[in-house]
Amino acid sequence: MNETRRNILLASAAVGGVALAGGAAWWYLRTTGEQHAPGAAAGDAGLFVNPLLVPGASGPLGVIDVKGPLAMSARAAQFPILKGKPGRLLAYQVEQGGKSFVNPIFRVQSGAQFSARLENALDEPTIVHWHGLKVDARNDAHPQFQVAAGAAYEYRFPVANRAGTYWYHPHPHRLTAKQAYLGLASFFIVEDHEERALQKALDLGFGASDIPLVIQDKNLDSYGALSYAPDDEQKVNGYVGGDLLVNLTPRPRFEAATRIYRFRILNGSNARIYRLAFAKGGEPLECHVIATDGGLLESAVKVREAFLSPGERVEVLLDLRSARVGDTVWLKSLAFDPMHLEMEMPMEHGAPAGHAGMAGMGAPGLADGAAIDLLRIDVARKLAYDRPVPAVLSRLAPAQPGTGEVRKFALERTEDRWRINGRTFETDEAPVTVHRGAAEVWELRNAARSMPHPMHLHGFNFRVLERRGSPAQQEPLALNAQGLAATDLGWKDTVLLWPGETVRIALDFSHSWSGDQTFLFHCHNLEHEDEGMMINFKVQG
Ligand SMILES: [Cu+2]
Repeated sequence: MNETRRNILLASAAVGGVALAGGAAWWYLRTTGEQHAPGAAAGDAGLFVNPLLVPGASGPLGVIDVKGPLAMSARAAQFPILKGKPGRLLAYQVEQGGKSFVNPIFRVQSGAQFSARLENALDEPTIVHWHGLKVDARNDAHPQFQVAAGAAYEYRFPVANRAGTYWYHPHPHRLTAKQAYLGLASFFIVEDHEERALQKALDLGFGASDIPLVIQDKNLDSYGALSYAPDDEQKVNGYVGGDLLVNLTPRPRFEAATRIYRFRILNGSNARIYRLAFAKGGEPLECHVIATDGGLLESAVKVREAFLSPGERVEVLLDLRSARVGDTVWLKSLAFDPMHLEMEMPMEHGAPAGHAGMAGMGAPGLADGAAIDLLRIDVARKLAYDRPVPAVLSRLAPAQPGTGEVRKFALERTEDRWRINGRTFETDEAPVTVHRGAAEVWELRNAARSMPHPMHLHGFNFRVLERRGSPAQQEPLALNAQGLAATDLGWKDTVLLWPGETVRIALDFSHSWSGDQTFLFHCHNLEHEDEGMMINFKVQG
């Protein structure tokens, strides 16, 4: 049992105050030291004293090795994010084998059957999206399958994906941003033979040296509860928070040994993009990207920084073999231009053109694009460890350019709405029809007067073929003539488009389900999604 785990005490609903509806579990995350302003602006090093919450055998982010049907609920829970404050969030809960789990991490073997019964104990509709997983429409959280408050839904699908760091979160139309923000999200880890080989080669232990990190920017109210209160402008452009949480831990600290660590980083934020980098003594450190949204790359790719937009995952190896006990390494988000170029649009409906974008974008010092310290890693012990990174991680076929016509998608804002090809979401309309088994190329073009859009495809993974027109902060990250960065490699389900960029992706619409299937293609800035930056596409045949 590690230190963090010991510090979490699961108490019964009888402990400490008013019980929440539905018999919600009460959680006490005891943190050490003082907690002052909840912001995490760069330079507050001394405040990073809270043990990082890491996955254990139960509790928040506890790991469930899925072997049979699961019963899960979505409900309100008390969870003290800040010391001495009751806190409150929404969470997925599972009671299994005498243990309680909050936002459990599901770990599943590729090819296994997954089945779960979701009980909706919220006071509004919800539905789970298995983000990145290749499932049929019935299992994929289309709004037509929304689960009413008090109702239940049965998920059942074979896990067809290769190994990777997938995740799950709510997807009810116009409520996704709020419910995901208020806490409903966790990891869905798929394993296969390539993954097991890597674990063995590097002697990785999940929760010990193989650590999932979900990064989220929240706003906490005076009771330490998550507060979702976007104003009119934030409802349109995106809600960013001033309280940075990693695995629901504010200003987290992690004790490391002199070995190689794997971090599986998920941007679980509604709207904030991170420019991730490790640094020691103010100097950037190299790390290796080994996987993206849909699993391992062919081989490790050396980087010093990587952009990660909402919904995306990147897995990195951090080599601390030559570090000294007493060293401190930081996971940061470096300052960058958030490119809220929609501000340059002409005035509409009398709103001041300069208002959009920056007003209310996080607490002071934590505006979108601000420098942020995310995680303090203290090298605390020496370890005899000499495992080289395998030269080949996965046998990954090269991306296949499609043969058919290129399908084009324009991302832009007209009449005060973010749109895809001029459209906003209509549940019953499918503006795109593709044929089962078709290999297609989609060209996504973000307008110059726009803001960043992380575009997410349901039901299928894709490969990024090229990235053109990249801004000055993205272009130097290109690894090849196609303009691709490390986070564009491998199998993807979400790809970031900066204003002015054009990205081509290759898709293969082969599947084994019966009948027509309708899926979603949308922006994963969750406020953009809820406001309609989403379309249906139908796979016919
Ligand atoms: Cu968007």
